Amino acid sequence: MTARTIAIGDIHGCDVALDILLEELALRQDDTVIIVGDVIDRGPNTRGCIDRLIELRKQCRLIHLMGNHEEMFLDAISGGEWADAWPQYGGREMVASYGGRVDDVPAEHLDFIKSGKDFYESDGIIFAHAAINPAWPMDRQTAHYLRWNRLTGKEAPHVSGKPIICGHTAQRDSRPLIFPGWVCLDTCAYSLRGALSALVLEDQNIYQATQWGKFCGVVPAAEFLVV
Ligand SMILES: [Mn+2]
Repeated sequence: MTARTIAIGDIHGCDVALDILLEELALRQDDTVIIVGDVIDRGPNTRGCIDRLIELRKQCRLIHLMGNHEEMFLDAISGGEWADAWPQYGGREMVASYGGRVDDVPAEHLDFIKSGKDFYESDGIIFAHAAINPAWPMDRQTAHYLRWNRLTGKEAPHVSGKPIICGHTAQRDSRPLIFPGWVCLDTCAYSLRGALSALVLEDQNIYQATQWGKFCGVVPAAEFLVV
């Protein structure tokens, strides 16, 4: 069987949904999994999600990007400007998953969070957390744009012609936002009507599961395409 490249959207502490997707995907050693960032905050089990991803490194090739939530967390724990606001953007739930004290986040988890990449480019595809400036080559993108910019669905394809896979712009109806040159996989895993989404690049299928324990099935990405 050929190796697969699989992108997983914003996990936000949704360990149940993540476990269901990983089981359905039946990962193999030569698969590459790209986690687009925002693994932490909001949902109930950041700790369990990071444990699972660290474990996953032994089962396949894992690449993870830094989301704006990881950026906020790292800033908050170093006493930066997010220290006061981060708890209300989902940090409270993250800390609860570690027993209520931010000091109890283990070093291995901190290292994992800190090691997220700004973006990843492979096989003619670009992966970013939030967005990229479509007019600029990748060496001119800024970390702020890559992690914070919201998609409107009207953006032009990237100047390189490569499709962009990202998360961050929450799709509250749980349908991935797909338009020419772009795929946004943030389908609000932590919300009542949300789901966690994974895209298999080779066959262009999207797998979805909910934090409430339901596998939603496999749907061709083309069914979500908005032109
Ligand atoms: Mn985000």
